[in-house]
Amino acid sequence: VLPRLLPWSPARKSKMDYMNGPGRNHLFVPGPVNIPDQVIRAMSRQNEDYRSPAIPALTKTLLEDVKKIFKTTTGTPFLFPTTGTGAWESALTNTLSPGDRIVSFSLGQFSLLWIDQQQRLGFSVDVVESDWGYGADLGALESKLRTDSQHTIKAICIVHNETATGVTNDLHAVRKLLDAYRHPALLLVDGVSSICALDFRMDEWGVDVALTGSQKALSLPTGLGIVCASPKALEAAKTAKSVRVFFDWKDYLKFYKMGTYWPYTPSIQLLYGLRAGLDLLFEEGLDNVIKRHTRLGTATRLAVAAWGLKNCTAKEENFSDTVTAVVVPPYIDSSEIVKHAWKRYNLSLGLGLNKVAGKVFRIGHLGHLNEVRTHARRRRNCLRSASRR
Ligand SMILES: *Cc1c(COP(=O)(O)O)cnc(C)c1O
Ligand SMILES: *[C@@H]1O[C@H](CO)[C@@H](O)[C@H](O)[C@H]1NC(C)=O
Ligand SMILES: *[C@@H]1O[C@H](CO)[C@@H](O)[C@H](O)[C@H]1NC(C)=O
Ligand SMILES: *[C@@H]1O[C@H](CO)[C@@H](O)[C@H](O)[C@H]1NC(C)=O
Ligand SMILES: CC(=O)N[C@H]1CO[C@H](CO)[C@@H](O)[C@@H]1O
Repeated sequence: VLPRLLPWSPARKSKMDYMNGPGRNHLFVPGPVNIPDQVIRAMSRQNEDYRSPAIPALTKTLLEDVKKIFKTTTGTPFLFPTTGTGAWESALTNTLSPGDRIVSFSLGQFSLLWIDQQQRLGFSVDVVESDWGYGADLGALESKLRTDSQHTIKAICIVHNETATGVTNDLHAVRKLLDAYRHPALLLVDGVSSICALDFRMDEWGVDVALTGSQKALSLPTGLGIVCASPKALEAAKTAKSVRVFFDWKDYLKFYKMGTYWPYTPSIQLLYGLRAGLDLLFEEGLDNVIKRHTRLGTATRLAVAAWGLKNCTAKEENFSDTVTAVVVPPYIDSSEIVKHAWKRYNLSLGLGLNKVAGKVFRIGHLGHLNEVRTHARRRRNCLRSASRR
């Protein structure tokens, strides 16, 4: 069947169309990020019967392959039609009971929002504060673990890469502390802006629940919350008393056993998109994807230094390779820079959030992005001379 060609005339173009001239808007916010064309094409399709044999066959490959982005062989993944916020809720309610004590690190807007959710869900949250721009205070965690011989702490909640300040936390160090004190607390990790861009090793670092959202480093449209549970987390789910319905792992596990996979309607288009997105990641190689992010992160920080501006992230060891938060001089409102970039250059940058509103703007460098291609040697020289400056 030939596609029906619609008559086109300039008069049909809406005002909105004129706003989008040729080429792309330049999207450099730390999520949502650019979607690869292959993913967009894979998603452009009709709805399908999700109980037909085709969708469970597709789902099976997705559940197997999604484990690779978490670097786990023992974890069990769940694909929820939700965002990162729903994935947080799924991690908490499936493993904990109301009133349970959680140690949670506050270091930027996203950790703050997660803490707010933890409090509203009725957990007893022991908040460890860091100044914005600094990493999680592991010294404070150590003293809490040392004095908790009764094991009242049921979980440690930590954001791997704080998208608001451009700080990456050392998860391996958290695991080593838990092990050093033989503490059984679950380790729950928000990897929304790190998984698929930064080095992340669920099994090796003993992460009990790891989660991410589709619109960040995975470079898909918004709408999939991916949660991965360790065997210990699945065991905890058997006794956790928090009320949960939509996000209940039990319902998913039941359908996994039947080989039909879905307790309710999945977004077929997003599943095909995820398939295409994972294929692209594996084709490039996860390690190369991570290296690409290291390169882009380093280059962005060097550019910021060359502009004479400050990184919001206070210490080099805490720098994030997926987002750079730039501090502007006190006489400038950073929101004006973001507005100007959008109006003048069709360039989307991230605003400063909450405590750092007006003080910083953010450059996202995660997902389906590249640099201007130069000969490798020229690129090295370029980076070298920039760092001398
Ligand atoms: C974006 C983000 C979230 C929130 O995810 P939503 O998809 O907007 O619900 C959570 N954590 C981090 C680290 C994020 O970057
Ligand atoms: C950029 O946006 C302006 C409107 O804000 C529009 O006039 C212009 O055509 C756009 N250019 C591109 C390349 O999208
Ligand atoms: C990051 O910063 C915190 C303190 O701000 C520190 O405890 C931690 O060890 C730092 N390093 C890494 C690699 O996370
Ligand atoms: C920002 O980061 C770059 C890269 O590590 C560093 O060279 C530079 O000194 C930093 N700038 C400031 C002002 O801290
Ligand atoms: C655990 C982890 O991913 N650490 C990374 C934090 O970010 C710095 C700089 O971006 C990397 O060098 C670390 O490997």
